Amino acid sequence: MNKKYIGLIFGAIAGVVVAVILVNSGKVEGTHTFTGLDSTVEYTMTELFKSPPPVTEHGWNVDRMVVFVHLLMGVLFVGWTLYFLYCIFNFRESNHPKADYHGARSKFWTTLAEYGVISAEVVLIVCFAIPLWAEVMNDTRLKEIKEQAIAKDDKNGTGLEIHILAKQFDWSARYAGNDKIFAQQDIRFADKSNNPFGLDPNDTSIDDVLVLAAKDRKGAIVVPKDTAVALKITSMDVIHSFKVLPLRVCKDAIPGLQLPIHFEVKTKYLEPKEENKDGEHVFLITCAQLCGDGHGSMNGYLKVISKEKFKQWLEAKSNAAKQARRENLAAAK
Ligand SMILES: [Cu+2]
Repeated sequence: MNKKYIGLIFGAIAGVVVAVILVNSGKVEGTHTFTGLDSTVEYTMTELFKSPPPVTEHGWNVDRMVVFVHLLMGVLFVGWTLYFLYCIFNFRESNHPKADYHGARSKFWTTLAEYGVISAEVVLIVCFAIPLWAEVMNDTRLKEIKEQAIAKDDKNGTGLEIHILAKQFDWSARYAGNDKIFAQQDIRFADKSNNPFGLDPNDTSIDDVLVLAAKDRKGAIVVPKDTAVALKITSMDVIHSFKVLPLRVCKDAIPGLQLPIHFEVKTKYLEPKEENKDGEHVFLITCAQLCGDGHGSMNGYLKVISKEKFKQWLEAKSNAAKQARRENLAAAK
């Protein structure tokens, strides 16, 4: 292999290693929140791509990445098209009746273009892609959110954990309830329509809040504003994918695996004019993996409400769930 290419490959590997080290040291934290071209990013995403504006911080970084990659691809597309047309015109038969085996004499422009593209790609990977990936896949942050969710002190209310369960063809969710503990699940109790989470029907101490089949707005999965939410996503049958476009959240739901993802809906990004009469924002959950003949209608709703309202909602739902368990058990006896 040409020495130049060996050098380039080593250079690229070294670049990625340095980027990973820098990201982990927190030194490039600032680059992925580069806001210089935000008006272009916003215009491209909302006007050209018809995507709803993101309501999370990481969503903005996803959009920046998407738009910058498209800009680079646009430049390459125009450049290559012009070069293609130039070649067709310049190397037409009447102009060059005999083939030239030497090719280009000057390498200046081709080398400049080559290194220009490589530099732009390195900047995209090192300054945007890797920090974004590190942020989304951050295990330490996930652990922190889960700890905040069960904390008894003033950190209480800054984190929340929700378990998401996908099945053909709807979405369900489970919250820990007032005791802040997720009840034990057991496959023996699991039943697709009545007890998808497999909770012990004889245990009256369980106060987990269940949202089964969030297909209508009233029965939506609820999350509070300005609160870090950690999701644990799984599936009961085939592979699905939990996607909420305005949150820029998309994660596969795979049977046998519990995949984590986290997000935080920020009030500053929520459009006041899209609020419903109760001051809530409702987003559509869709399935992003072809999962069967009902895939197209595998929708659900995710409702974003204020922290105070959420606290009340969860408390009331948790009490009601405990009460209903007692009544069901008494009726069964
Ligand atoms: Cu699906």
